[in-house]
Amino acid sequence: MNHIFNARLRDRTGLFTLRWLDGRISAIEAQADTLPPSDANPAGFDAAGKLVIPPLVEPHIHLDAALTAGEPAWNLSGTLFEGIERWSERKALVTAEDTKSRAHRTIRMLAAHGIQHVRTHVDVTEPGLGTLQAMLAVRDEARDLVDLQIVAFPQEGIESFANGRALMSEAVEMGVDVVGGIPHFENTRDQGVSSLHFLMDLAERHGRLVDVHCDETDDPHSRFLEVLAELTRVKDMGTRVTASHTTAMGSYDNAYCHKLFRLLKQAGLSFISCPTESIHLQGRFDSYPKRRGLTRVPELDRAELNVCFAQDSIVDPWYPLGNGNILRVLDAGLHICHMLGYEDLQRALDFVTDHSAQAMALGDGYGLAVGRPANLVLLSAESDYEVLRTQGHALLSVRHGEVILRRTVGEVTWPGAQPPEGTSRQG
Ligand code: 17E
Ligand code: FE2
Repeated sequence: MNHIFNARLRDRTGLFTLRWLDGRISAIEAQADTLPPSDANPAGFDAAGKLVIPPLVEPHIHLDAALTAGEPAWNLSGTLFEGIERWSERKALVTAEDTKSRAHRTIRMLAAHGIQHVRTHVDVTEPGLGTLQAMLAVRDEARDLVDLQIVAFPQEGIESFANGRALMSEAVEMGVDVVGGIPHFENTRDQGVSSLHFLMDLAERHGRLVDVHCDETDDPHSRFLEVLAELTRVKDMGTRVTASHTTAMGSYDNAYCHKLFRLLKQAGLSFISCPTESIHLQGRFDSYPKRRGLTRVPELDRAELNVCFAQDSIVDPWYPLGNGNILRVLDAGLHICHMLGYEDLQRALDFVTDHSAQAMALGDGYGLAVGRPANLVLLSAESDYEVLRTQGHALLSVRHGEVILRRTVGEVTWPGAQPPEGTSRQG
């Protein structure tokens, strides 16, 4: 296969043929008419008027912990902190084979939903860094399905974990793409602040990206985002820095947030919200009314800051569900964030495609344009709105010009009756 025809594109009207050659997009041609399905050309795939987009993106997941829920014990309180405790018990039992097998199975779940770009956090609060070593191997082994960015993630702290700084530095030497952090989990506020100085210097010195688990709590006094943003501004690293979660922002008062947004704009960093995970883990110390425990997604977006959605977990100590489908997370996120207004529905996919690609600094490696990698996904409906409404799927995934996935969606039949108008097909 070397082209797809009768394709609809998100930013243009009409139908298009997209061609590729040697793994790169070679042409995007507007069609005068709908081409017949046969197209007299077996090298083409009929998109049948459905949406063709660049691959879906998973910008925040923990592949090293995936598929471990309940081992050895379930997180019964549903809090972030019990999750960290349960993971610490499971972590003591991991082997390289265990890590690699779970990571590969999870990557396949992501790829099965049209995801081709993944950023995974890997816990480096582990003497010996065996898990990181295994995940660096997975980054190579999974190349046919996904581009994988690896974050050195200090789950149990940089300043408050034995040799935390040395482990972070060693992880960078071993070849991680991104430097992480967890300031709200450090023992003291001072440690949280110094951990941010340390990790930003480390990333700057070694030319790495930054993605910090930042203020993942309902505590309105957790204000590490202002520190991360200020360091980002001073170092002029806005295009390379992401703040994940920032759920405390959902509990900040408006006066503080107003001031904070000025700094966020100056810093220009990106934001990742994990709505299914946060609605589950946060609000746990409330009775009623109960907070949603998410960051201010629509406000960040309206302020023209880059914000996107991510899954965070699949069947791990923090979240028992998940199947790799980022469109499910988009659906939940738009509901939870009060983003079902008409304008948001028209561009819903931004939050799981272009915005996520920007957070991951994918640059020219992403997007439907001549000369870029021939990575594209055919969805089961013709617009963002309809993809969302019908809980659509990735029907075809092309990577470097090769088809890596085809999906056939179940069809509804009405034996013995004429189907009511408009109900014969479900996207
Ligand atoms: N670790 C953490 O600190 N926060 C999370 N949401 C997950 C792992 C999944
Ligand atoms: Fe996370």
